[in-house]
Amino acid sequence: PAPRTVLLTGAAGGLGTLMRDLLPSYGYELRLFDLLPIEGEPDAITADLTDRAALREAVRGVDAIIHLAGISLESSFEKILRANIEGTYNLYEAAREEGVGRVVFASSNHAVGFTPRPQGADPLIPVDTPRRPDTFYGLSKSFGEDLAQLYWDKHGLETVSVRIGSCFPEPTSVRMLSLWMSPADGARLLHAALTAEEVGHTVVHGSSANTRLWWDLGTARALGYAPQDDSEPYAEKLIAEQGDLQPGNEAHAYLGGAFVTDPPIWPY
Ligand code: NAI
Ligand code: 15L
Repeated sequence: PAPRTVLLTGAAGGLGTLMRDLLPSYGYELRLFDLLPIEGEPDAITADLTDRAALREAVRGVDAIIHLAGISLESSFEKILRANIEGTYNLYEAAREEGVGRVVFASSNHAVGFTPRPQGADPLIPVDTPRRPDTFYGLSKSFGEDLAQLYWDKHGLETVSVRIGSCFPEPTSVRMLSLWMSPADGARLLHAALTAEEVGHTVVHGSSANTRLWWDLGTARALGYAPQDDSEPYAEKLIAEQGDLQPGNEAHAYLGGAFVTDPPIWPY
């Protein structure tokens, strides 16, 4: 049966806030979890991913989990280790113990950020491209994908790992013209990942149907994802303001953009 009750971790964050808005129209009942309290949501669970007892209670009785919580930018290895590596392990252990059947894991383009971006007539980056993290952050997403594979092979717990490009209300850089996933397409992809049958562990790229796409959406489409948006209407203005991507610029050479040279740092 299609999942109905879904635990949304990272519900206070940017993507979590967008998805709290969009997912209920697909019929989901969301249970919310975050380190930070959420205004107007007294039932949200305010806890850290290091709190195993809180996680165990949070996952109890849900049909599926969308795991967005964690450090979403670069940080020290120690902080990434606790929040993203141990935190994701704690979540999977809780899911296994409580018999939750499926997780949708927010992976990132930064798990493969050192992959050269396609230029000219180069083919799109395939989903089985070798892992090339561009940061400790990207490394933690690579770990999450391997953890998901282990829990499928060993425990039959299914995961769709979504390597999200850039999911924001609008693209704000020339690079994002290639990686952007509109919030509406983000909700479409999460819905597909929650409802597709027999996913085992499937890795998908998360973008809209952008004219300037860099990576292949085949495995996402195979889940039933049919993106409706394209960043192209934003292209002229962004390129006029910022200039086009330059072949000689290192921060323009890889999928991960500036994360390979000068990553944005997590604030706390
Ligand atoms: P965000 O930083 O706005 O939200 C992350 C949330 O996780 C925050 O509300 C934070 O309080 C919570 N959190 C952090 N550490 C925690 C801990 N130890 N325990 C409990 N909660 C904790 O990030 P955003 O943009 O909403 O991203 C959500 C997820 O999607 C993240 O895992 C991020 O890595 C991933 N992602 C997002 C992309 C995007 O374009 N927004 C692109 C690629 C991946
Ligand atoms: C990510 O993984 C980050 O969480 C998000 O804040 C953006 O920086 C995004 O990648 C991106 O590459 O644009």
